[in-house]
Amino acid sequence: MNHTSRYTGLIEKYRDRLPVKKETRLISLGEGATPLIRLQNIPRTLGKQVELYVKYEGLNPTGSFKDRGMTMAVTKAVEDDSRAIICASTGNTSAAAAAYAARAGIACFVVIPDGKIAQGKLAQAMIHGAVVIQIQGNFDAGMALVKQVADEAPVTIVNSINPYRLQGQKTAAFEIIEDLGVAPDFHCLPVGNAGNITAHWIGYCEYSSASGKNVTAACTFCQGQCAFANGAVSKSRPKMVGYQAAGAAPFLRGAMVDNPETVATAIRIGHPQSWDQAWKVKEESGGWFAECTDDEILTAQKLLAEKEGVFCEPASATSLAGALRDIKTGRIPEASRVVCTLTGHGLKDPDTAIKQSTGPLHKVRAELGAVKKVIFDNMPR
Ligand code: AN7
Repeated sequence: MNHTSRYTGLIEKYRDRLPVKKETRLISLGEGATPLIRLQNIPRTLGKQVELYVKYEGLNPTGSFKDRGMTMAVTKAVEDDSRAIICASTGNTSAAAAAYAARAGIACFVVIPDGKIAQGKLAQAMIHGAVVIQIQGNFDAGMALVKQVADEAPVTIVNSINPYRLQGQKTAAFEIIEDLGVAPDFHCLPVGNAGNITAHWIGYCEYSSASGKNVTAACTFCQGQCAFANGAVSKSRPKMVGYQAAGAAPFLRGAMVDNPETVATAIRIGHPQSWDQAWKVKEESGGWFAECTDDEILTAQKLLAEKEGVFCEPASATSLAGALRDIKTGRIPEASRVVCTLTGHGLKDPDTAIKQSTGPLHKVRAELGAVKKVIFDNMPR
């Protein structure tokens, strides 16, 4: 990145690696450049030596990793003169689509499952002025409808079957390599449609094949600051590990799941759109798929919030839940460098967070004595 200029989003930063022209109007909200936070307190309690990081994608403009894909998809939709975008969504895609459509000045239609999207995500689609179509069916039914309606109406699909989505999302892998100086040994992600795990693998592969060549010339914009300019960086790629919620785990069943159920509504998906690609990622990277129960997911969410100060939504905690288990059992060996993507912000789903918080709420009179008592009763010893 050119450090003399302001950060203006991932397309500008990685424009040499993305399908944009000089004159393309970029639809951006400053997405990307999210922090890679090294966990300090949780690893100490594991009794295992690992270097464990979370990539906090909840800090994107609409609170999830979808912004990386949406900036690309909407930029291309506008370049192609589309006047409306559409998506099916468990919530985060619709939030991002609504925001980027607003930014672009085009219409947005979102098809969401009845009653099964987190409150914050619904609020986002509504406040950005999307036309919200709530169906009596789940995400998979919505996705099927969106594909059909796009054949009959002038709307651009911005689900991850739109290849520009994965192009934008691959940049998260670039950032991780820039931050660490090398690829991690393991990269753990929650898996729904499997678009994001596929996009990360594209990013890691592009990077590892570029790093041997004269990459400084290939990457002019960053002036030697981005991952591609650093030819000394290792050519290694991580093992990609995909974790699914047990009630919505088609990759563990080896077949589509018709009635997916999980507290992690973002990944309540039984018919993943990137089915073939995700199996290829697993094979090529030497990784695996595993499943986590709702209990494990919520426990990890809370652990992260209480022990590290990082608040992610339940679906996102699936990556950490799985990684912690695989570190404990040794499937992820000691001395590994591990990155878990936290796909969405905890504020997306306040209801679930409040429901599982056991910390007492003290209702007292507005008097010094009453407040003081609570403090002294609860001081750490
Ligand atoms: C927080 O918003 O599919 O495996 O419609 O919101 O790339 O599908 C959301 C997916 C993980 C899974 N974590 O990513 C949608 C939608 C969060 C998510 C995933 C989603 P993919």
